[in-house]
Amino acid sequence: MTMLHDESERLRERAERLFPGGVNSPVRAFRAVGGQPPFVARAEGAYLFDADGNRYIDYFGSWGPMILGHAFPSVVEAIVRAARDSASFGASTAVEGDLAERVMAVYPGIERLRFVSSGTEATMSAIRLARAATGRRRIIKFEGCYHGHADGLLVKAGSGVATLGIPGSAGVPEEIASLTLALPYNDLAAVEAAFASYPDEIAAIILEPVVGNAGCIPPAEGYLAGLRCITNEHGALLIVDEVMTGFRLAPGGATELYGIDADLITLGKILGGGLPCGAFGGRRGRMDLLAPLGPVYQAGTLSGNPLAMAAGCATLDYLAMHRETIYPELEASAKAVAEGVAQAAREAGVTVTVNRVGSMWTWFFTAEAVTNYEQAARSDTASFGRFHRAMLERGVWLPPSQFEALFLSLAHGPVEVEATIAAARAVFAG
Ligand code: KE4
Repeated sequence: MTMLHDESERLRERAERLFPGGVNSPVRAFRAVGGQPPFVARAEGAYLFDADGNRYIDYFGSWGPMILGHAFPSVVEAIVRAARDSASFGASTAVEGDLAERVMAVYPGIERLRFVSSGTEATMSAIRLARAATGRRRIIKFEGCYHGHADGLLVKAGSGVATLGIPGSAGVPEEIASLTLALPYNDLAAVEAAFASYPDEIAAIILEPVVGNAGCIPPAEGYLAGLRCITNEHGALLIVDEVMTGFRLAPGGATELYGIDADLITLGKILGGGLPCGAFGGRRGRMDLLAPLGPVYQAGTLSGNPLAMAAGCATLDYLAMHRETIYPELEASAKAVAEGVAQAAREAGVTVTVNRVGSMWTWFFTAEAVTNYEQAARSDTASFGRFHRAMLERGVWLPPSQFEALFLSLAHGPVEVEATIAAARAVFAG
């Protein structure tokens, strides 16, 4: 049965008169996959409901935050309760400390942190802090990794930058872009060469410990430890961007999963339980370089917003209380759906490569292994686009780009897994 989209169409016509491309974030525009994005009216558990009442199994979960599922009761109640005391004060509150203590309980390497309102602010501020701490100007990032839209981080970035096939962004002065060295992921020799070329000039490496923004690309064996050795040898900081992986891959994210010794960690998404929130943190001495104690300025009107703090506390409390069962459950569901769909593809003669870590994964439409962005970019994105459109029409909403990771939540169970595999089988059967 073909879905009706009249109301979404009406809303889209208005949105295109109000917002560039009709969206407030480019990846939502479906430019890479074709078709028109439905407008979401509400969501519950594993499901999105659009303005025309169509229901979809949600595999992007607001791009990561909704790990408990949509409208999770304790999170909703925490937000409503906090809102009754006003939405924002611009002054210190107890609940900021409550959330910070929950973060530090699972990130022992964070002795001090600073809340901000997005992942972009977290990574931008961490870079500024690293430059101040080292007195150096250059940074290393990796092709296909996306760390938000701060000027210096849009060089060969992933996510929407890769999705739209643009090398970086207009408006970023060459003087700034030239300070960013973008290297292939999973290639330690390239990092060694960069430090040899710019001795004593590189302030930090920033990376996604498991790449999500080129599609999912796990770190090669020894890669993360190798980066730690190289940064230690050259006096550069290691900034681990856990905005996407934090609290998802383990209670303490990739830092816990891979035992990473990070100098600075950036967080976001799940941290705010779906409300705008980010954070960056590390050892006390380094973090105390921040104003008002030190010379590095960083600030934010809504930093530590009480509603975001309350939503974050409710989310992290549930994850902590059920940590023994949640992560194995997420792993089992993600494994079942990722492998089930890949099997359906193979049976139909369609070649896909599956990369997965825990409950984040990607089906790359390619036969080759995908260990870096260059290989990911060789995927058949037209086939991915056709797959995305066909699955959407069958009530399965995948992230609208080959260069994004899928996520599932605690609310995704056997019913959703089987329905997704059945839909894929129907799509591949043509
Ligand atoms: P935000 O500024 O969008 O909150 O966070 C930026 C960011 C930083 N680091 C990592 C590893 C991230 O994945 C992100 C944001 N992720 C994208 C999707 N992969 C956000 C979705 C969007 O841009 O609309």
